[in-house]
Amino acid sequence: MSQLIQAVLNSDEKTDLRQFASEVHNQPERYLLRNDILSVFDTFCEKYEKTPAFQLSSRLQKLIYYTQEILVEDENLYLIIRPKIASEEAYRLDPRELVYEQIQIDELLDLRDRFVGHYHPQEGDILEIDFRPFYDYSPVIRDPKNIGRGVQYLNRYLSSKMFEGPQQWLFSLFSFLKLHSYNGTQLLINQRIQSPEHLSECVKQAISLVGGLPPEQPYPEFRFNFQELGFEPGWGNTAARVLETLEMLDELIDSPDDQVLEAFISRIPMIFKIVLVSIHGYFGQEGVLGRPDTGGQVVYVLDQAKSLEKQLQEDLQFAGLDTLEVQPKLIILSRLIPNSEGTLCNQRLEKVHATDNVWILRVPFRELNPKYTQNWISRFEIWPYLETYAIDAERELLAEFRGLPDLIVGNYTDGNLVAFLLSRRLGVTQCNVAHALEKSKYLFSNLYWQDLEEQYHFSMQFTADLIAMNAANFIVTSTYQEIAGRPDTIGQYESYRSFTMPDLYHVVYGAELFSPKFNVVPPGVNESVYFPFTRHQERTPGDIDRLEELLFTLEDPEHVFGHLDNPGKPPLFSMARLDRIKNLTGLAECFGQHPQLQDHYNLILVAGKLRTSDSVDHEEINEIERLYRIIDQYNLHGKIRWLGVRFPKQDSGEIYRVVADHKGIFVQPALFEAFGLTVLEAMISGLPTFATRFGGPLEIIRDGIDGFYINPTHNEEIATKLLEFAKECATNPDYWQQISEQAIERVYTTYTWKIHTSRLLSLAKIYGFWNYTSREKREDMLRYIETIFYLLYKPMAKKLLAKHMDS
Ligand code: UDP
Ligand code: LCN
Repeated sequence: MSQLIQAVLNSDEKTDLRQFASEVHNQPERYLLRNDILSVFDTFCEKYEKTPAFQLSSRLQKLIYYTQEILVEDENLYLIIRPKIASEEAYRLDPRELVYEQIQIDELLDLRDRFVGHYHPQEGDILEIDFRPFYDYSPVIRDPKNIGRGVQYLNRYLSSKMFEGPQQWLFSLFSFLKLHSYNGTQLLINQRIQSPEHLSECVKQAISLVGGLPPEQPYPEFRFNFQELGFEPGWGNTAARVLETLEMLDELIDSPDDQVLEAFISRIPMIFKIVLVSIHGYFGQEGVLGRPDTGGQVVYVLDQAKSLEKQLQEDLQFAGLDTLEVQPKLIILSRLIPNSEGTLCNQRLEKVHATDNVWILRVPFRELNPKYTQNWISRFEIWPYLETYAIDAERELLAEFRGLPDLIVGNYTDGNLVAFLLSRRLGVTQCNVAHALEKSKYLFSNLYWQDLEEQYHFSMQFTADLIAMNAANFIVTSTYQEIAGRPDTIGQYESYRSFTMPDLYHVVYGAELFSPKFNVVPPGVNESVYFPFTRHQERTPGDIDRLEELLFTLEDPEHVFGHLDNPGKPPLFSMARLDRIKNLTGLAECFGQHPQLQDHYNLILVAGKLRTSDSVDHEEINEIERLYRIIDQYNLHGKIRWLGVRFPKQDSGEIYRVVADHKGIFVQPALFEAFGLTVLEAMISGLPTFATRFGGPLEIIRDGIDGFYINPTHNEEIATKLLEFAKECATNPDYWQQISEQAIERVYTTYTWKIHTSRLLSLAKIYGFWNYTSREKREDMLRYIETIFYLLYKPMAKKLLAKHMDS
């Protein structure tokens, strides 16, 4: 029963509820989302002259605050309430009688289907997808604030299980330690250790052997004595390190403890070969960013791969394995695009710069229809090609690695689906990184999927998301809100908990947010490319001059549109792909609508292309046309420059610093941003940053401290915030500097690749261990997932393929 509703009904605010309901009925929409609900509440308060106290702290206000959606059907209102993070309740309220009753998830999904005219009970029930029963095998976090700290939870769980059943766990640990080898060389323990009990004795003997050695003695000098006791390489590079690792194991055997468990498992050398799957194009090192679908994911994966290699090399050196010539290898698996438009995406193998053994391996889509398989295609069209792609990629990966990889990390829906197919066949730990879940980006994308299918094919995308997120051994997210949102907003993964795809299926339980598989591990920025503008000695004067000219004055109609009447004004800078959701056109419109903004700033946009004839992407084409229209409509000539350039890596860092030299600001106006690497890049460069309050930036920035939030749907509010900042800078000359310094500090303390990769590797090992010990129990769920793949996903993909063949 909802205490929130009951509290209103028990008070004299009953009448207010009735009046509010009547306001809702007066709206043209029958389906109100949070923003709409808040606006109706504001209108109601204004109309009935409610006091500020009522508006801020009445019972009705509280109810409204927690109400995510309202559906209107006849006289009834259906309230979807999120009383706390990651929980959802639905109520039918009759505002005339002031009675209400809770409705169950299946009724709610039926209601939503009715709402869009797709409820057909006479045709029988619709398929219900429910993953809840399969999560029995794993522990479940209780407190929502611990969501996303899965590994800590799992460690506690595992160590308590070890405590409860020491014999069985010692056996698991013993079997697990025996598994590890590198290119045929046995690691950790050998045949001399015959049983778990024997392991325990041998560890004690080894401790007394190694404890008697000088701490700095290198491992190779005592390798053979150590081996006679049953121990192989991998425990450490010096006597001190080996001793430390053995003592951890000894402690774990005697009195299991979560911290020791984590520290011990994190030291096991079990990861040497990693696959990072990032399929849709363009994946390359130069000349690819800013194209449709090619953005932060490429930056993220490349930086992550480089950083992982460094971390693995360091770990393997500490484990004493570098002397065995153990060299980590990472492969970024992507799509080979024969018509690669001047990029290197038609090359099968490309070495990643500044690494020893990191490669991009490109595998083509099978020749089913050259129009699609030879060219770049949108990520929304990719679904029919993925299964055969995974089969071909598996062969190539096994050849390149000369064996199995130790970890497969999927990226985005397509990469995660392929990661699932590969992991399932190879029996390797699967990690997922979503980057962006389209379901939360496109409003009502599931409810109106049939209308959007032609263009977006969400039927396959959301099915693939469900498959991959449930199959993954662990999931890495960039923010907490990506999983479970905020007190007032639903999270991206949370939106998969229950939803309807009318006529296709109902998801009654699609994602277990309380599973320890979820871990928040934010990315970093490449600190040799993006660094504070104040580090003058590391900057190249020639580059600064060249980029200054490009930003403010260069006449080059091929790449730049617009000139500045007054190039001395501070730049209001933004850089993004020309997706509708990125909303650069919205920013231009806001700039156009507010002449005061034009008095203070010049608008400078780095945005993909200048000409529609250069694009095949419908959103990009629409956005290009819209930007020109806005420039004309508000006569922004002389006040805006639009750069249609693709910067080489070094330039993309310097561009932010040049804007900072001019005391500019960075604005990220996306309607929704899953994370937002440009926000980190701008902040570390020292630019005061104004970023969308919808999505990741809400967690990156602390409003008013190291940056500012903007609501991209309220231009008036954006303009006010930007002008307030300009005014504050005028009255307090240190203000810009202050925010700039805080922004730099924020990134260096919280968002670095070093933190990310050491965490990721530790997770991979712990989940690898967990995967090993719980394998049989996961099998039920994996079989269910396969059924969804074969009976739901594949037929839809086949249909799309047939459509491609006909086109
Ligand atoms: N970027 C770029 N040129 C452009 C647009 C974007 O180099 O014209 C880079 C930008 O510096 C950032 C990435 O692409 O590294 C965009 O990442 P973000 O996470 O902000 O957004 P996404 O494009 O992934 O949605
Ligand atoms: C995709 C996005 O849309 C961005 O918000 C992220 O920053 C990027 O991927 C990297 O994860």
